[in-house]
This record gives sequence, structure tokens and C-alpha cells, in this order.
Amino acid sequence: MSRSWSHLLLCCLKGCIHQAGCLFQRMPPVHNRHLKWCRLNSQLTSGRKHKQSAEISPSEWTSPLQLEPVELDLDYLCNPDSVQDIQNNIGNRKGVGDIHLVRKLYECYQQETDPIKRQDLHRKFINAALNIPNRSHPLAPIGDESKARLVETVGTQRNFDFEPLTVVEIGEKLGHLRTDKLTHTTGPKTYFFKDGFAKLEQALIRYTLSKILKKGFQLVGVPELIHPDIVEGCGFKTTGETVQVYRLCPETYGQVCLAGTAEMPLAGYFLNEVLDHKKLPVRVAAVSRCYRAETSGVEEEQGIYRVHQFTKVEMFGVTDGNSSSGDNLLSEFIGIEKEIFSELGLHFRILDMPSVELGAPACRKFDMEAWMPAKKFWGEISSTSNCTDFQSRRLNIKYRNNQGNLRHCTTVNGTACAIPRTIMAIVENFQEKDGTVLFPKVLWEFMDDRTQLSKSYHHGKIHWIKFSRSK
Ligand SMILES: *C1O[C@H](CO)[C@@H](O)[C@H](O)[C@H]1NC(C)=O
Ligand SMILES: *[C@@H]1O[C@H](CO)[C@@H](O)[C@H](O)[C@H]1NC(C)=O
Ligand SMILES: *[C@@H]1O[C@H](CO)[C@@H](O)[C@H](O)[C@H]1NC(C)=O
Ligand SMILES: *[C@@H]1O[C@H](CO)[C@@H](O)[C@H](O)[C@H]1NC(C)=O
Repeated sequence: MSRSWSHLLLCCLKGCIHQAGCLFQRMPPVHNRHLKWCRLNSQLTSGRKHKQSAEISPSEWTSPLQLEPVELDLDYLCNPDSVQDIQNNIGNRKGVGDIHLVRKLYECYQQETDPIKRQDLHRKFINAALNIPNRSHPLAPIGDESKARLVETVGTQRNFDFEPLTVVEIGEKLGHLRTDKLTHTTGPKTYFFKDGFAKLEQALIRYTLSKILKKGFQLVGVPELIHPDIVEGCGFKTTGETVQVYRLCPETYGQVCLAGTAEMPLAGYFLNEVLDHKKLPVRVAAVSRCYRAETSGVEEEQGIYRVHQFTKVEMFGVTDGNSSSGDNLLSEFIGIEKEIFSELGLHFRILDMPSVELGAPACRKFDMEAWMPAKKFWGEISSTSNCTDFQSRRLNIKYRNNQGNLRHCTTVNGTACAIPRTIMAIVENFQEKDGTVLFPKVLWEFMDDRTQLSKSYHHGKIHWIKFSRSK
């Protein structure tokens, strides 16, 4: 206990000195976060019993995150009989991963007697093995996007007797959206929702939650700042050329990424857990801001379709590896999504996604695409994946089966509502010739009984004012 007290004092001191130094140098205080924690903690502990203060250990904040060693399926990965199978799967996917390298490193590691070299070979072997994608479901189509299998089409395409406008045209005309003149405020691929769109966003969140919380999901408020190891554990890269996850400057903030989807912190929530078999499946849901570095030059994806940040209601499930119970969860998620998009009156289709589209973690993935009438294309509004044990092996999420043995869980994720794209589908499909938009009936109660979108009261125009700096 005395150690933790002296540590506390020391870090408060360090923080203060640092802060003072920064003030003098007029630089942003680098360890501000740390300092705040110290203040908070001394507030928390002052006037309380010592027992409580000793329980709050600062070590978790100062020492690096240590993940359990990844328990890969070596029986499969290192089995000579699986090589062809794995090689074919890599070929069917994006071609990432080298199973021959994995096997070669594994052999060298086994033959090596020098303990230091052995350790190094083991690390290299694991790193190579982590690049091998999950097995694909036997029923998943093989090939690229064009091989997606149409499972079902819901609703019918509306016939317009006028040329439908885009969500950006409608939003800006009525004063509910701003996607231009943002460069000095936020940069490209961002937007402001105003009035009607901002209320529509909240209504969609509340409607979606009211739906899924009735179905046994537990709502979780998630942190959007997460450790890169959790992101990697979910199967996303955090370094390299094509990385789509934002990472804060490590010199200033340490190891911090911005979550690209709530699935990341939700998966991280179960890190190192052993779940009770009787309580499976566990269903959780979160509303979060999602941050994506990706860009696109495709014309259809301009506007609010592909953006750097947006709000999403996400479902996440953890279950056992039992196929009989397991398959149900994926279809349950798909059923919920179907219900939501049908009630919103959208015209959409469900696709069984082919191998190239599965990413590394998923063994099967179903996308839902809504018809976007202005630019006349199917736009992805939801994606649901069965990741089997890919994430749970990396994040050490287990359950004890009926025989008392520890087994890795299966994780399933699915989009309940990605806000900007759902707004786009609603606004474009339900626009009237007079320029107004009729809201889906299920949203009325969440919109103070407003039934349609008309011109905003706060419709101001932005004027650029040239100013010169006076000396
Ligand atoms: C992926 O899926 C299978 C089960 O479908 C599992 O046994 C295997 O270990 C997983 N592969 C990886 C590389 O995690
Ligand atoms: C899977 O479920 C079946 C039927 O409920 C059961 O007999 C079997 O033991 C389960 N397997 C595991 C690994 O839990
Ligand atoms: C996921 O896929 C595996 C492998 O095909 C299957 O056994 C399991 O039942 C599926 N789980 C879910 C939740 O769909
Ligand atoms: C679900 O997980 C898979 C694999 O991690 C990922 O590719 C997909 O984007 C996730 N879907 C959502 C909606 O987060």
C-alpha cells in the first residue's frame, strides 16, 4: 500500500512539474491525461478509508498492456494435411498470409535448441500465423464481390414521377445538412447534421435501441479510445500503408487507437474472460461514434455515404463453439436487422458475401444493401459476421463446456443501424415532389410526432468574410 501511495505522490509531483514547465514553454502539456488521473484519484481517495485507496492501483495505467499469449489452433495450422486446404482458402480470400512460411518457421522453432533463438523463432512463427485468415464457411460463395449470393430482396422499388434528388441536395436545400465549406473546421469526408437530420439521427438511435433491448441485448456505453492490441485482436491492422484505423500520436498519447466500430471495445470488454456456459449466448449492444480513415473516389460514395466519422448502433454476441446453438445467433441478428429495415420501409436485399469480401476474421458474412434511388445503386447499410473463434483466440475469450473443459467462444457482430446511410436511404426514398420528406411511421413517436421533413427554421447561409490581420 505504501508503495502505491508513494507512486501516487510521485506521479502527481511529476505531473505538476511537467505542467508548470509546459506553461512556461507555452506548449501543450504532454502528460495532461496522467495528471488528471492523479487529481481524480486523490479526490477519490481523500477522506475515504485506506482500504479503498489501496485497491485502486495505478499500475494498469503506467505499465503496457499485456495480452495472454495467443492460443492458435496449432493442430490445424501446423498439420501437414491442412496445408492445401489453408493454401486454397488464402487464395480464395484476399491472398494475405503465407502458410508455407508458417510451417517453415514452426519446423525451425521445433528443431532449435538455443533458448534465445527458440524464443525469437516462436515470436516470428506466431506473427506469421496471425496473418492466416479464418476458414471460410463451406456454404460461403467463392470469389469476388460479383459472386455474392442473393438471399432475399425485401420491399419493392418505388417508381418516381420526378427525378429524385440526392440526400445532400435535399439536406442542403432544406437546411438540415452541411457538407461543404468544412475544410477549415473539420476537413473532408465529414458533415454537420442540423435540425431535422440531427433529430432524425437521435430518433433512429432511440427506435433501434427500443427494438433490440426488448430482444435481450444489454446496452453498453463503450470507450472509443482503445489499445491497438485490441484492434489487432479483432482482426484489423493498425500499422502499414492501407490501415483504416486512426492511431493517436504515440509520442504524446502512448498506445491509443480510435475505434472504427463498437465491436472493437465490445470484444475488448470480454478480454481474458471465462464465460459461464449456461449464460451463453451473451448479447450486447452499443451506440458509438465510429472513426474510419478510409477514403473513396467512387462517385456514389460521396456525400454522407463514406465518411470519416459516424454514429452506429452495433450488436455483438458471444456464444459457444457449438454449431447447433451457434448458427442460431447469426440468423437471429439477421432477423433483427431485417425487422428494423422493413419497419423503416426500406427496399433492401440480403447478400451472402463471397470469400474475397470476408476480411481475415469472418467465416461467413451477410450484408444488407438498400436501394438508393438518386444515384441508382445498392448501398451497404448493414453487415453481419460470424467470426467463429478468430477473435476469441486472439483476445482469450473462453467458456467452460458441459464436460468442464475450457473452449474458445464464437463471436458474432452485426450493424443494427448505421446512421448516415440509413438517413440517406430514408430521405432519398421518401422524398416528395414538393421537396419534403415523409418520415417512416415507426419514427414519429421519437420525433415529437413530426411526420415530415420540411425547411428548417434555422436555415442560415454561410458567408465567407475576408479578413486581414491587423498588427
Ligand atoms: C477459423 O475458423 C475455424 C473454425 O471455423 C477455427 O477452427 C480456426 O482456428 C480459425 N482460424 C484461425 C486462423 O483463427
Ligand atoms: C453441443 O450441443 C450438443 C447438444 O446440445 C451437446 O450434446 C454437446 O455436448 C455440445 N458441445 C459442446 C462442445 O458444448
Ligand atoms: C459460425 O460458423 C461455424 C463454422 O461454420 C459454425 O459451426 C457456427 O455454428 C457458426 N456460428 C454462428 C453463431 O453462426
Ligand atoms: C464484424 O466483424 C468483421 C470481422 O471483424 C468485420 O469485418 C466487420 O466489419 C464487422 N462488422 C461490423 C458491422 O462491425
